[in-house]
Formats: sequence, structure tokens, C-alpha cells
Amino acid sequence: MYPSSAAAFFLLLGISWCFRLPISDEDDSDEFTNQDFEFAERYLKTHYNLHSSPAGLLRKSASTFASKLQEMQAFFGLEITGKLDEDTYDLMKQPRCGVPDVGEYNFFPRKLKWSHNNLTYRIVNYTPDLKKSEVDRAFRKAFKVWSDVTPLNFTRIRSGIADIMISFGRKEHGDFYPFDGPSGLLAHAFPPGPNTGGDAHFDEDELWSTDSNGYNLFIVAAHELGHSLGLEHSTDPGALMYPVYTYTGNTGFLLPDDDVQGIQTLYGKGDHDPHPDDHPKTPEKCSPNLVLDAITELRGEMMIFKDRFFWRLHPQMVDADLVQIKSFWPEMPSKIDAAYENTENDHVLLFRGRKFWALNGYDIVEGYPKKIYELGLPRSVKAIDAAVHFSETGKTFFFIGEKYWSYDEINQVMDKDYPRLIEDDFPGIGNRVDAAYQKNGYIYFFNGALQYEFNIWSERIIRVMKTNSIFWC
Ligand SMILES: [Ca+2]
Ligand SMILES: [Ca+2]
Ligand SMILES: [Ca+2]
Ligand SMILES: [Zn+2]
Ligand SMILES: [Zn+2]
Repeated sequence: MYPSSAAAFFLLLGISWCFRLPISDEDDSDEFTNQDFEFAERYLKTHYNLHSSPAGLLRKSASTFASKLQEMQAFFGLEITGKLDEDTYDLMKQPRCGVPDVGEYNFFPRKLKWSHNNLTYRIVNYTPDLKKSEVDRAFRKAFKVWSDVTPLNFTRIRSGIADIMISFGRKEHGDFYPFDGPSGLLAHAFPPGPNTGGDAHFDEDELWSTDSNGYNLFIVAAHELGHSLGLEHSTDPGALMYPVYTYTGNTGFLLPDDDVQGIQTLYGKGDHDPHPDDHPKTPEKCSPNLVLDAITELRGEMMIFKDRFFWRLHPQMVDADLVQIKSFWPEMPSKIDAAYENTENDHVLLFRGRKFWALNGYDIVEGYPKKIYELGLPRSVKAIDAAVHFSETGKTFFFIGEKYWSYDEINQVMDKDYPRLIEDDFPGIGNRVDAAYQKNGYIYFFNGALQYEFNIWSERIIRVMKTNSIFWC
């Protein structure tokens, strides 16, 4: 039998369709019902090893709840308040793996791993959501994710006991770690060991898919098999082993660098990684060489795009939240070229290649994506480098290569006499722009590792700063 700590393996994968972080409203953020607190307590019991306290020890119980809440907030990089707040509650509501995030493994030797490199797996039963061949393929691909970067080999057997037994089940399914119906817990897996060790269980109450519908079986399986091989959850929001599910697209999955480092610490490198140099790294906001893709405000909050991520930076907070673009909008591309906010119609426009999307709050507006030539840009333009909007004039500037265009939002036409050269009108910022935004009469131009604060009225640069200074580095 396994102590309860070992069984803690439920995939926190879960991108949920209802995951729309509300713009925080200070007034009601503390108004949670008893039901909400009970939900939060259950969450901390499942994932943070919160023990029930005997009745009567209310103060002790409250402080334990607070300290476990702090642990969770620290894990996810939230503001550590020890109180149930909107951001924390929203994160708890996201479907996820059932494996605890921290604490559980402290009872065990640091590294649980298989002692041999040739492992077997067996798919014990199938979900009716997919064809058998699709299920087989999802698991084969998921194993390949790990065998590509290690010396591990996985062989499928069709009868008998395999090292890694894979099954679908609902509610109580034989291991005292019951699933919970649709959403919430999606799957779990046991760390390496005999018997149930290495086994992976998938909640049959989820809709399993090969695309962005429901939950993508390949993505969830690849995460769970990470546990089967001995990996714990990662705090890196770009990692496969991050406890919250993110649909990352249907083709060309590349195991993120954080996971590669983790699994190679256990098993070493192997010699047949087909993409040794392509494992994506999660950007570091304080890197001195930080270069940005796009910046905009969204209702007072900054959104700062870099690769497949964006940071959310609240004006009152020093710490920026890093999230994957696809965890908010699975249908959006995994990189953004340019972005701006049009405060008059409360839309945020996001550009990638020749397409652009409009957001209202965090919702994609119907009728998008549209094509950039519908704005009046020539069809030869393949992508926009940066965009910035001026609410006083209703104009939006589009920066493309060495030139920029001016778009009249009110009449929805490009202004005559454009494009113009960037260096003629914004001297000193260089002849191209990575990203830009404007605030209080200043335009902030980002070019490589530098940003230029440009005064609109005096038409000159006031300050030059490091790009990463936007994060108070
Ligand atoms: Ca086993
Ligand atoms: Ca579930
Ligand atoms: Ca850009
Ligand atoms: Zn997990
Ligand atoms: Zn189970």
C-alpha cells in the first residue's frame, strides 16, 4: 500500500473554457461564501497537504489554512496574502492535475526514479470519446516526448502487468483517490515504484480529444507520464509539468526546456533527440537582454507579450504574472507581433502576421480574426512590428519596418501622406520598433534591449532606459 502522500498524482491539467480572469474589482474581492471557503479548503487538502484540524482549534486551523494558502500563492507566483482573494480563487477553479504541488514528496527520498531504462506500458481500457487508434497514438506520442530526451525506451504490451498501467475511470476507481466528475481533477499518476507505481489514471468524466475540444489527451498524458517517470510539478508556467492544463496547439509539440532539464537530471540525456536545440525556454523578465514582442494596456493593466507568453502587470503591483497566451485563448496564435488598446470602444487589438483579433475584456470579439489590409495597409505588408493608439486624436500608428502609417479610427481609413519614415518623426529611437505604448503624453518605444521615452508635444526623447525596467528590474 502506498502512503497517501505517494498517491498524490492527479494532473492539474485543465484549460477551462470559463477561465476568464476578471479585471479585479477591489470592492467585492473579499466577498466569498462559506461554500467558496470549503472549496478552497478541499483544494488545499488535495494539493497542499492541508490536514483537517480537530474542532475547537479554530485559531490553529485558520493559521494552517493561511499558511497553506501562502504556499499555494508562492507556487503560482501570486501575491502572497495568505487570504483567499480573486486571483487565488480563480486559479483554484482551473481544471488541473490531481498530484499535489508541494510538500508531499518531503517524506520521500528526493529522487524517485526507475532503476532500468526499458519500461513497459499497457493501455488497460479505452475512453469512448475517441477511436482506439487515436488513444493509442496519443499515448505513443506522449511516451515519445520523454524517450526523445532520455535513454528511456517504452514498449507497449497488451496483456499482463506493465510498469506503467494506463486506465480510464470515473469517481472512485480503485485507489482511494477518487475523481470528481467533469473538470476539476483531470488525471493523476503515481511516481516510479512497484505495483501502482508509475500508473496513470484519466478521469472518464472528461471529454477527451485530439484537438482543442474538451481536454487534449496527448497533452494530459504527456504531463502524467512525467509523474510516472518521477517528475514533480514545476512552478514554471511554460513547463509541461506546470500543474494547470494549457492546450498548446495541435502540431509540433516541443518539450519545454524546464522539463528537459528535470527529466535529464533523473535519467541523463540519451542520444536521439530530434530537436536538441529547440526546447523552448520561458522568458526571464529581468534578463538584461530582454527584447519584447508587443505591449498594450487592457483596462488599466499592462499586457507585455514575449514569445508564447504575456506578463500581466497591475499598476499597483510590482510583480508581473507570466501566463501562456494559449491558456487564455486556445484559438490565438502562440506569438503576438503588435498590440494596442482603443479605449473609445474598449477593444484591445492583437496582431499576428496578416491577421488581427479584437478583445473586449478577455473575450475575443465575434467576427475576428480580420486581415490587416482591411485597415487599408497594402497587401505587401506581411506583419506589423508595433502599434500605438492616441485617444485624444483617435489615431493609431502602425510601425512596419522603417516606416509608420497613421490610421483614423473614427473614419476607419488610413490617413493620407503616410507611410512616413520613423527616423524623420521620432528621431533617436532607431529605424525600427519592437513594441510601443503611450501614457500621459509619452510614447514608450522598445527597440532591442532599450526603451525610449518620447515626449509627444516636444517631439523628443526624454529618457533612455533598459527594456527590462518596465518590470522594475
Ligand atoms: Ca506500475
Ligand atoms: Ca474531473
Ligand atoms: Ca513587435
Ligand atoms: Zn501533475
Ligand atoms: Zn487513480
